[in-house]
Amino acid sequence: MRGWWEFITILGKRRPPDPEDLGLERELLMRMYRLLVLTRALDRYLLRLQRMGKVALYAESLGEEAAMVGSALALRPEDVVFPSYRELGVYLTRGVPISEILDRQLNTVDDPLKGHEFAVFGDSRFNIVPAPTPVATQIPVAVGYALAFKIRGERRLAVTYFGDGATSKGDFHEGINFASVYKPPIVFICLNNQYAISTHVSRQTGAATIAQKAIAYGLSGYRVDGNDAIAMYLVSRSVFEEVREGGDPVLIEAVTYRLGAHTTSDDPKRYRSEEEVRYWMERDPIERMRSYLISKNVMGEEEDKALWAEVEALVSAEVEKALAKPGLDPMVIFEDVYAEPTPQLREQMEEFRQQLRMERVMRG
Ligand SMILES: Cc1ncc(C[n+]2csc(CCOP(=O)(O)OP(=O)(O)O)c2C)c(N)n1
Repeated sequence: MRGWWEFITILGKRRPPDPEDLGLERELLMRMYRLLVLTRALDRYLLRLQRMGKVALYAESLGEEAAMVGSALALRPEDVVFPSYRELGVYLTRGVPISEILDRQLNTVDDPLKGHEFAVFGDSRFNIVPAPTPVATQIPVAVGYALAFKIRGERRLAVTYFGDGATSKGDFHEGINFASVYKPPIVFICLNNQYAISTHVSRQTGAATIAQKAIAYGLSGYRVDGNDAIAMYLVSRSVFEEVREGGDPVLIEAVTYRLGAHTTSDDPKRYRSEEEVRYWMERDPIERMRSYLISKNVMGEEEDKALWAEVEALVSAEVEKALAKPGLDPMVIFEDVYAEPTPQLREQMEEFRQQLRMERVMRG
């Protein structure tokens, strides 16, 4: 199956098939739907916390939840994820507790990254590597990691997530080219949300699709309806299985849309029309899955309302708990950098300690 690409949708079909015909059990569909709702609820809170001045900067997931949750649900715990800065839905699907994400975002005393890095999250317990700030640099690193799995004979995958803008970077091409030669167990997932800040994807590449770029590297690409959680899950599950069994690396392009701003420092009204945003709001991935589940009698209206209420209560309780925690001690910035601090670092630590003492005195 090398050297081709294909577009796949399930919920986008005029008559989407029944869950039984897709071989999907109710329990899995409800888990998928709850994760979509959870991602949206926590995403909203994080945006509000940023507006309250509690979070420094936040990159919303709004509109892209299906591409994140659908793909991550097909991963195994031992697989390693190399995300970009936007994949909240991936973290939640991998089972990262809401409290840890909040600790990270609010830099509480329990922040797993101790204030280091710009990354939204990262923790070896969940096999999630912290996302780098420079766009696309996670891609070649993920390829190297996957190569180690191959050399050691481990049946694990490396999966890297990145945006459409990242595909213009050398890191993407170097990474996928290297993967096409050494064939490590890696899957490239491009969340094509159609914008790299204000740059539309049409200015990112002259190619009709991102998926077709796989062909030039002798690999297969899938162009998936990224607002269709079920399509994302089914494609990812089959691709992951194949790659885990020694198949060639694969590129998955999830066609989706960033309904919110690039980050909290961006104003998208300056570069795109309200009509365009409205068009995509009507294709909201959560609403699509909700109406599918209701039309197929997998879930009732009341059950849906109860689920939203339960998730909202859960997230708001976690936010309250996290806000009540003390903040990080600024001195932890020196931890986990060197095994033994250098003499210069010791000097800086002393200076910083004195400065903090002085600030405390001045504050009374
Ligand atoms: C090497 C590099 N250049 C520029 C930036 C500034 N920057 C941050 S995010 C971004 C856009 C990335 O867009 P895309 O890859 O499509 O991902 P998205 O944010 O849409 O999810 C840019 C240009 C950066 N972080 N790194």
